[in-house]
Amino acid sequence: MDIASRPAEPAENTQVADAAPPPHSPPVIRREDYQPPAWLVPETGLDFTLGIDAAGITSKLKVVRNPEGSGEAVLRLNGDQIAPLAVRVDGAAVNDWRLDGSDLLIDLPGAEHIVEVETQVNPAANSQLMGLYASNGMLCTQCEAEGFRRITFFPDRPDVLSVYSVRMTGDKAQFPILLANGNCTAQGENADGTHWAEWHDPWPKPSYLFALVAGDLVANHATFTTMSGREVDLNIWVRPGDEDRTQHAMDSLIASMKWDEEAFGREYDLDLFNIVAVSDFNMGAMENKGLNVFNTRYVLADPETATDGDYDAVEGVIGHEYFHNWSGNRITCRDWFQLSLKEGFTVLRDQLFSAAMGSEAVKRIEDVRVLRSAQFPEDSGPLAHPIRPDSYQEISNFYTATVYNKGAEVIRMMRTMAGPMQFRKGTDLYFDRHDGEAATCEDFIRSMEEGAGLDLTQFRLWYSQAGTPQVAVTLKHEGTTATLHLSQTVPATPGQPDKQPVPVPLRIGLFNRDNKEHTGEQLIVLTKASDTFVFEEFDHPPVLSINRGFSAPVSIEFDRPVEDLVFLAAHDDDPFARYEAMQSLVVQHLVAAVSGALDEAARAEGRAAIGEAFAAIVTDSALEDLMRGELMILPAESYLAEQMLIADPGAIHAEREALKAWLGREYAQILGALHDRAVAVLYSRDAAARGARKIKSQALGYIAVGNNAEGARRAIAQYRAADNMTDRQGAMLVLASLDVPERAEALADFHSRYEGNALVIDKWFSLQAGSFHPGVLANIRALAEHPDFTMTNPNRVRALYMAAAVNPKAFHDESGEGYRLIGDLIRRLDPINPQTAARFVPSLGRWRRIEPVRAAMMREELQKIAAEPSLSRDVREQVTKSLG
Ligand code: 0A1
Ligand code: ZN
Repeated sequence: MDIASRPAEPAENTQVADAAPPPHSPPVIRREDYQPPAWLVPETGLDFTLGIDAAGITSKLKVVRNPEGSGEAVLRLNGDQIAPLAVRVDGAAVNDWRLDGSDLLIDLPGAEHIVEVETQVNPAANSQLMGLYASNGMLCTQCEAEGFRRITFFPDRPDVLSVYSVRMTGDKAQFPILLANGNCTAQGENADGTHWAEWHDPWPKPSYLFALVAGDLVANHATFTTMSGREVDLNIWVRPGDEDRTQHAMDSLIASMKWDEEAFGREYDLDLFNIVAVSDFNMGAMENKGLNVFNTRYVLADPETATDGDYDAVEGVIGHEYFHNWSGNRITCRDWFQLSLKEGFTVLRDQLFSAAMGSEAVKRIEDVRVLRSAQFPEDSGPLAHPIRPDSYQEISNFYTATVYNKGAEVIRMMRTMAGPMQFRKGTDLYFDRHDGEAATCEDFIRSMEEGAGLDLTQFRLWYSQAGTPQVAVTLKHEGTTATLHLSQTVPATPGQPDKQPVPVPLRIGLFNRDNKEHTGEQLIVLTKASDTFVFEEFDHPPVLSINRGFSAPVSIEFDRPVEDLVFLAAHDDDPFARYEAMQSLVVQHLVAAVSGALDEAARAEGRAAIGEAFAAIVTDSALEDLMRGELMILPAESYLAEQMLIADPGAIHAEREALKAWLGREYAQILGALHDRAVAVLYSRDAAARGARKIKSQALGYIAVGNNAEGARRAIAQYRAADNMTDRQGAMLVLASLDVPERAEALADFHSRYEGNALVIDKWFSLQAGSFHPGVLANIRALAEHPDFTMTNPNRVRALYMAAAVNPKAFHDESGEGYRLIGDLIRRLDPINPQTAARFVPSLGRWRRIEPVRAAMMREELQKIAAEPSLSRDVREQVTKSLG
């Protein structure tokens, strides 16, 4: 049947806004337009005939009218680039179906029917990596958010929960392993060389959690006994040859399962848990019920090929996906506006897990660094949105640092205000009350109010308002009274010109300068636009430590003497606050330097204060090296730019590098000694050895900027002696930025040593694209032509181009070449993989906060993209908003 000739119906989808969109602009979906589904699908049967370039799918849906729905007789099944090859209702072929855009509409007379639809897809041609696609000869699926509709017609929305039974048949030699959600209930072989398997998942789930994998895979197998004594089979499936790099992932999975029982009382609910690693994947991983699909980079790790940071990322992502089994799968989202319900909560859970597995203090600092470098700029730019957005055009664009990381911070604030025990009562109530449901953020908030005993009336503003609150602080001392004055503003963001004050929970301490102790930490909650807090019995002006542990995701404006920051950097007992003092010291100095406000004397004075604190950190024998390594990191250029209304990236880069060089020269001796000490520590995975590796590369970085020759000497020695990827990459990072002969030697060695190992070759691309080498831009253009580069693998694209987009020296080069590089990429990548292409737009979208000459060039690139006639919905939405 010729689908194109069928008359198209007007849009009836209840999730689509009625307002006519401007030409080219995809329709706007609004949260307020939510309607319950007209039809439910209690049971879904799927029969797959598998092939790399042709896969046939027959769906069999039991559909029942939703008593809470609109009562419409028409069944709307979403589709995307698929055609209905045959449609049957209650066993009989029907022809009077029609298409509305990509959706299939079928009129159904009764209250309950069996609907069958046949479709066919080409997995090998699926370069978007959404739906059913081929990766390295295997077949796998990605359905969140709206990929299921690229496989078969279905009410592809998260509030339609169904019990799935899946049958698949494929060539046994090509696809020896056949996996889907739940448990394998039957399998067998056919005479023609094919085999088949049937899988049944007893837990009702939305279509976005469906998964299927078929390929030549081997497993690392283990078992886990749950708290009620059930034995669960665990498998991590990888390509043959990769199995030796899966043990850390397996250890992390077992630790996650145990931790979720202890920390949240959550037990796993199937007899089998499968993880599959695939090399072509748009995101980090996916929490499909009982069958998580992972980007290889969050599964494979061994000391030779993975850094300590990679090990931590594997642990964190394995935990994250596992925790989704409750926060996401058992309780899912009613609609995609509620995404932070599962993502914000699950990020908080994975953060708490990683903190419990390692150093709580270091983890907190790392999490705040991510928030500030990725989320704060988002919140102050054209793409700012609340953690629960009000509208979207393409939901893939809303898997953001705001929904994930700020979402986690918002729930963390509830935990801070309630205390961990009460918070646990709130989460228990939430899990109990909403198990099996598609819930909303409001449901979560209510459970917290009732279970944890919080009044969150005003707090709800954190869900509805975008923008990072700014809290201005002053502290006065008179007689024996210290008076703390706080005032807050929440900046205007697109579509939200006026904001109300939000509750800001601040953990504070007031230090006595003499005995270096504080009077006991307190939690104060600023609820008004401004307020005053009075503290008695201070004979001398105390030193204020505020927002300890980063208790609120706000930016603090506190103009205070340098000596107070030096004091806190040396003495604060809250590790985050100590880090924060060091960061503020540097930020204050660099912001002044960039704005030209420092004469030579002031510059020398500022440097001396930073140097004093820096030297104290480098030499403090009471500090653990992991923490020392954190404290030594200078604020990122993107974070420095955030501190300025209009930033000059060139000046920021120059001043930050100059400070780094000064520290490297001024403290050459103690940095050299630190490097020597760290070099002597043998490889192990314990905290002391990891700490040694962290400071080794930190020290090397300073030494090299201060003295290129000495840096190159130490770096090449470290590179040659390296018996692990942390040291090798640390040395390579330094060499990649230096214009020295050792650079070429190390890069060539690195490539030939790891040829064929995709994840390490990704590092080889990133190291170069992220370097501060004078020829970095020409090098990136050349790397794009390298035989190992491909536009069809998202990891490789990100390795080269995301490294370039976040490299301030390359991206903001005054020629504009960095902007053109990213603009060209977006236009070339969009037809291949729009989701990944759209992720590059925000870097250009920051033009309003950049000095005018560069801003004009950034804008020009956005305009060139906008002029493309056939942009994807993903890129179109981001570019339009960025220009807006
Ligand atoms: N739910 C996943 C994230 C995810 C979202 C979309 C994807 O499509 C390509 C893939 C993964 C998580 O939070 O881990
Ligand atoms: Zn998630």
